[in-house]
Amino acid sequence: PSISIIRVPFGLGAGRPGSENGPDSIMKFGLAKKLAGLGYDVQADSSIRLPDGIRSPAGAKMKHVQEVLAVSGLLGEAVSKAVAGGRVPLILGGDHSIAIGSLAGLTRHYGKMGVIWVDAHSDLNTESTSPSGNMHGISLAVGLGLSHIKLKDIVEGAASIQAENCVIIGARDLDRDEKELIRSCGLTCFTMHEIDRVGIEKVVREALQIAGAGTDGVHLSFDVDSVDPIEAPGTGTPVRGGLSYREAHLLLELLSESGRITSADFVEVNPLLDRNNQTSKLAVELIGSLFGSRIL
Ligand code: DIR
Ligand code: MN
Ligand code: MN
Ligand code: MN
Repeated sequence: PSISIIRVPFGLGAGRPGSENGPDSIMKFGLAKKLAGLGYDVQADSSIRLPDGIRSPAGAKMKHVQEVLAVSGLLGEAVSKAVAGGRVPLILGGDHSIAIGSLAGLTRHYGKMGVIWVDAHSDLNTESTSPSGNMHGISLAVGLGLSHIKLKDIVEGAASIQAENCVIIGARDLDRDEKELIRSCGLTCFTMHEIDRVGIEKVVREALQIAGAGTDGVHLSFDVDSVDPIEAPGTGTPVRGGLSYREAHLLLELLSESGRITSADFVEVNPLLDRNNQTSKLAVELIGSLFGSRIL
């Protein structure tokens, strides 16, 4: 099996700088070697750069829209190329706005794709509801076709994902309009409340049913702020009460065991905010669990 690691050193979709340094930091702590040690053929030379001269007009409600669109287009094509070549795309952010590019590239190939979105947030704002103007807060809404930005305008042949095959896991900080949308749009949201009540194993099993039933691929979009800030302090919008160290690993081990995950994003590692590179190192470990690393 082969993996294409695609670095996306882009952080303008977040409210504070630093996540653009995430990919190099994760690589520095041994990701390629770890995956090679698990038996994969790893291609790790791809990096998506924001082209020169792209600047959004100042004063717009949503910040850096043009930059996000430019990076999304390039990332989408890189992801598409990996899938066409039979490789699993592993996209390293960067802030979570980059998932727009991942989803655009993937839906060119997967006509009915499930999505598992692991995040403290739901990223379901739109241009009209966003309280922050930060693009990383609208990426799942874009994927679902709820924004003015459509995946088909980013990559030719892309299409929106379907809410009934979409699952959020780990949510605990939702804006008012996001809550309304979660109740009405048909996706499934397992908040920290459900994880506390029934346990992460049952939640992941149900998530795989929803994202995996009748779909031809399942994309995992993992925002590291899903993990409790005690374990993952290096992220731009930390929220208390998140996944424990073992819950995060178990989630990824179970996804790995299912054999259903066909692509993944790991985003929002911010080395500038980290303590002793704890969060970058955790990301390497968690990605290892997704690709088959086990305790025994
Ligand atoms: C908030 C925070 N809902 C927003 N979102 C974050 O800006 O729209 N997403 N931090 O990762
Ligand atoms: Mn997110
Ligand atoms: Mn988040
Ligand atoms: Mn985010």
